[in-house]
Amino acid sequence: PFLENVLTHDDFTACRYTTRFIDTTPELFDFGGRRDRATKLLAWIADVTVNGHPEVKGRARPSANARTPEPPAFLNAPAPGTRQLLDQLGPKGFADWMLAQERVLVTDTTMRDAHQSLLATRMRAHDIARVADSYARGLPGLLSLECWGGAAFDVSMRFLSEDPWEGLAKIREQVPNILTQTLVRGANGVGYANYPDNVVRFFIRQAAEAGMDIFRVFDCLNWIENMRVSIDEALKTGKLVEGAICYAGDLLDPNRSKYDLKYYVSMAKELEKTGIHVLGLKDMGGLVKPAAARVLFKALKEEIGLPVHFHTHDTSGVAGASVLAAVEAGVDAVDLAMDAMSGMTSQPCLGSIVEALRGSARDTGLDPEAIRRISFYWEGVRAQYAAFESDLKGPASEVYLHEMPGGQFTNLKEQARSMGLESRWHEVARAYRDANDLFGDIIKVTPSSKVVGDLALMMVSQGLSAADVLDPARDVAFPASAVAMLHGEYGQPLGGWPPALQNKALKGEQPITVRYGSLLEDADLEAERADVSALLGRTASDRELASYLMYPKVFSDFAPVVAKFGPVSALPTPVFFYGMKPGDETTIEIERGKTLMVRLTALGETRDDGQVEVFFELNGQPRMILATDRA
Ligand code: BTN
Ligand code: 3PY
Ligand code: ZN
Repeated sequence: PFLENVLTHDDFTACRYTTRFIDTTPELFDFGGRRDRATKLLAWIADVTVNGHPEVKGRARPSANARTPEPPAFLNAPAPGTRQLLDQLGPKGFADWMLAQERVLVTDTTMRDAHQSLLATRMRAHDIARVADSYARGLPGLLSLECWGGAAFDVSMRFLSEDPWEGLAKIREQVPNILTQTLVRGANGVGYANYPDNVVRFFIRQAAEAGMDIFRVFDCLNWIENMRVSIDEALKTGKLVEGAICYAGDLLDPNRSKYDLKYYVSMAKELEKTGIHVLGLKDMGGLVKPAAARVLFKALKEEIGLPVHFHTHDTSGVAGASVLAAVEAGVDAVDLAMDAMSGMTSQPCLGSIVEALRGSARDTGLDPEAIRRISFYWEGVRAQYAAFESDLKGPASEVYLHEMPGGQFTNLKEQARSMGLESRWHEVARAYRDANDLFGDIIKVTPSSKVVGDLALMMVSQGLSAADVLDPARDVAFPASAVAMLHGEYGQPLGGWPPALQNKALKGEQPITVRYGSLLEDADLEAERADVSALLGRTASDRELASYLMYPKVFSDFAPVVAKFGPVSALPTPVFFYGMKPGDETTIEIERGKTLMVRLTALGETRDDGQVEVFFELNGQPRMILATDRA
């Protein structure tokens, strides 16, 4: 086995070794997973060809004549951009520079929120990284690329079998000039519950070291106490820190006075004192109406000394108008998604807003031709993800009823479908509003939005009204997430939790009112590292440790998949999800300059032992791989 490991090692076959090869190549002694990357990838292709990929089973297939998207080639070198400015000016100076711009600055969200909101976060790093260079050359005037964080972190490991850190590295490598941006859920990191403070700090430091430039930090109840640890740590890294206020309700509706202008302005002032560089207004539900935008951004610009960055979703269909109203009111930066990945539950259309502002004082300066060419690429990519499209056909004012975040909408619909409630979606939407009101009309964004969704699904599936849920005479088995939230584990909402619901759900247990993180003991990072290392059979890197700290179970399931199948993120998307047919050919770039040519030549019948022989040509050499037929 040792000799086999040497002879099949990529560095050996590529003649990249010295006399110290054995000493410096510990994996040669790894007799458990002694297969080279190419063989592992063939094993994946064989497996998916025989069994299909569980994520796309029973779902719509991409059209047979979908073309392979090619990223546009721009011949110029990447012009210096915001990344060089941040280096030169530092974060405070950069914020001043933002304030001094007359043009509106634009963040492109296509690489994260847009696919989270349209395609259940399923876009692979392969498709994202391939167009990164086109952005660097074609759109150097962008403020930032939102490309990481939120739901993308766990989905990449859980469903796409890829490492979120490698995805980030691929983008970073090719974009030397535009700031990268991530979404951090405050004390919840990129997870769904509060972590010990030192875990949050460790995660932020790793992200900064991995090349993340802008940290957008929010809390799911707008409780600033829960944001401080991540803000403080991000400030220490020297990167740009955006503290975000999450938007709920309707600023202009006197009947929804809980979240009024005064509320937003006073939260902004509190956030400003934390030392953040940029103020974010995060409208995850897409509820900021144009008239509200006019009032809100005017007030924020008058009352706050920081640049203001507007994030919204187009679920209602009028978010473009809200963006333009915000621009008129003086907002400094806006989030938009590339045309082919925009609209509905995603961000408003980047190309159209750029055109709408062209020639005005606040012209973005972005090149419409470059936008179109990059958007054509995304259009081709999107066609390969037909399995993850929702059946949304158009915008809906129903969003003002339920107030679901765009990033949750399609997920909750999927959850409803899996519970057999697909045909009762409008009831779920109504119940979501009722659940929100039961909780006292709260901010709804991951993870509080997930809790509201859990309660709503329970209400619909068990036929419970809001009155039933509150009825002291009626036994209700609350979802665990609702009990934890009412116990205070996600933080404190404005005005506190409604006592009747809280008492009923906690069954006499005392709620906490302090920051949950202050009660959690610091994690023993080196003990955790020892655990991950044992799992991996080698010393875990800081990034692997960070992934494990966020998602112990997900990471533990992911690591063996990588060990068995290798760098599957390098596979073209159709091959990754659907495998190959006899006669199909594909090329796989496993690292820069190292390409595998793969042809599937024949597929055997399932043998008595349940194995299928799958015949390939790998760079012209015949190879046979056995795949287990799990049907
Ligand atoms: C999931 O559980 O939905 C994603 C996990 C990835 C499973 C893939 S499918 C091809 C390959 N064969 C396996 O047995 N596991 C991976
Ligand atoms: C997330 O936390 O994933 C979000 O997108 C919140 O809007
Ligand atoms: Zn969003």
